[in-house]
Amino acid sequence: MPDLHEKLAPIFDEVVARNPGEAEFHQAVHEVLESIGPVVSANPEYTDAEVIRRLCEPERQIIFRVPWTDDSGKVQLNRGFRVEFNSALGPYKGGLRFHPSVYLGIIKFLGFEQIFKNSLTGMPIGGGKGGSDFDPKGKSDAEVMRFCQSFMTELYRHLGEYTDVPAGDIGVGGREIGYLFGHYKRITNRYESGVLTGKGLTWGGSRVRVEATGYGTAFFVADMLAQEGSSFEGRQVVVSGAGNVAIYAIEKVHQMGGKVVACSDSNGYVMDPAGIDLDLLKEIKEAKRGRLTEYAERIGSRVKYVSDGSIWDVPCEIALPCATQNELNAAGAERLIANGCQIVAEGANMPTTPEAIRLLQSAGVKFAPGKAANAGGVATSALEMQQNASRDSWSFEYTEERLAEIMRSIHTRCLETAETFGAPGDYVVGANIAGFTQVADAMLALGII
Ligand code: NDP
Ligand code: 2IT
Repeated sequence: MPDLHEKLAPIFDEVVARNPGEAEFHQAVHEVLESIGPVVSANPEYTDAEVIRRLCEPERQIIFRVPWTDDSGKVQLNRGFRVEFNSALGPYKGGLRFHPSVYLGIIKFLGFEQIFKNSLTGMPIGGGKGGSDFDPKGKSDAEVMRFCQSFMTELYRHLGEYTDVPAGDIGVGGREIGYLFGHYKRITNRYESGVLTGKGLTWGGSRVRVEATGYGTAFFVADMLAQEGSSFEGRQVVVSGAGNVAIYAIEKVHQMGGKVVACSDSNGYVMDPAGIDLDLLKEIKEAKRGRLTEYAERIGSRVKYVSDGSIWDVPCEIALPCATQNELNAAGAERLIANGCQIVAEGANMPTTPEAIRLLQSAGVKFAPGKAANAGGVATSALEMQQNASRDSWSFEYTEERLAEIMRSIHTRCLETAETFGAPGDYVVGANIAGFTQVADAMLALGII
């Protein structure tokens, strides 16, 4: 790992000592601290007021028991989390993840990333994240509903449209947000639409929220390509994952003239030289919550299904990791470079390992970090909150244009900030410094809290 600025190294050591065993959290903190050295040198007030040490300590962390009863009548137990990381810019905002791998370190890494991502959107939202080690796979709708109701029975007291506003993430989509919102409404006797985002269109949701993260990532890449006078037209693209972010990244890439030839789930990847058939993918993954093996079975011999390989072996000019953290490692990066990949943009949160990022950047591959490239989801959540506050409902076209504008502005801010701090074209430095500065200035203004 590269050395940190002399004032930041002891802060990082303290984070590791105070948060033992939370490797993903350490990784996320290190990446930000690596970038902000020049800002700290130029602005001693940040360290004088201990802004960075305070930023690395969540304002509040809630851990709770979530008991529920399965369809056979057996009592099941999970653990729930909500880390309310930073509210300098607005109410805590960030998704809920339901996945068996969830523990405090995952929620803290996600909450930490969310602070800077939300800052970059320019919307008035702080950073937070939550979730549970509950595994929705193989559960009936009734089981998912009972789990969500039990989860909300504890969490509701910490939420509110001005306090903390969750949304979806891995394993949490429209179905779960519905059960969570229904139970919040019942417990509080308030139709408080702005307390959750990602709602359905008939009960306070925003158009384009379902599509927003994937579309936003594709818009961001289109802006990167436009920098060199190019576009998606005729480009071969690989997208990992086959969930919400991946599906809508594929949709927008196809609309913009690119061809996505591979996608994956946690069991394997499919390679379809004709381009991924999106209607079929949506039917299998969205409607039936099925597996990608069915995609290969339904299309037949044209498609290759690989269960024991890496999707990064598939040649492409543009790679969009859209599944989960640390899914693109050094070996994957080397394969992408060898195959002539030119752009990697993160639809997922922290999918690329630090070593892989360094390899890609040194080989001249343009790299867009998640806190910039996947910010379209949370930005559209903020647009949903705006519509809820004004009891309004915008058209698809208007909302999509707002999303595209926000992604353009994030892209410009990243490039301008990187240039100012002597790292032209480095989106990681640009995103971290631009995101950090706005939060740090607000924290200075708000006093020692
Ligand atoms: P979904 O649950 O809809 O889809 C997740 C996809 O990733 C699935 O294909 C899943 O495969 C795969 N996956 C999940 N965990 C693993 C794992 N441990 N190993 C291998 N594959 C895995 O989630 P989203 O699409 O919403 O989220 C994907 C990424 O995007 C996450 O990093 C999330 O934090 C990030 N993100 C999401 C936003 C949103 O608005 N939803 C906004 C910004 C970022 P399988 O079905 O087999 O589990
Ligand atoms: O990682 C993310 O930005 C999300 N999962 C979306 C958060 C949100 O509040 O919409």
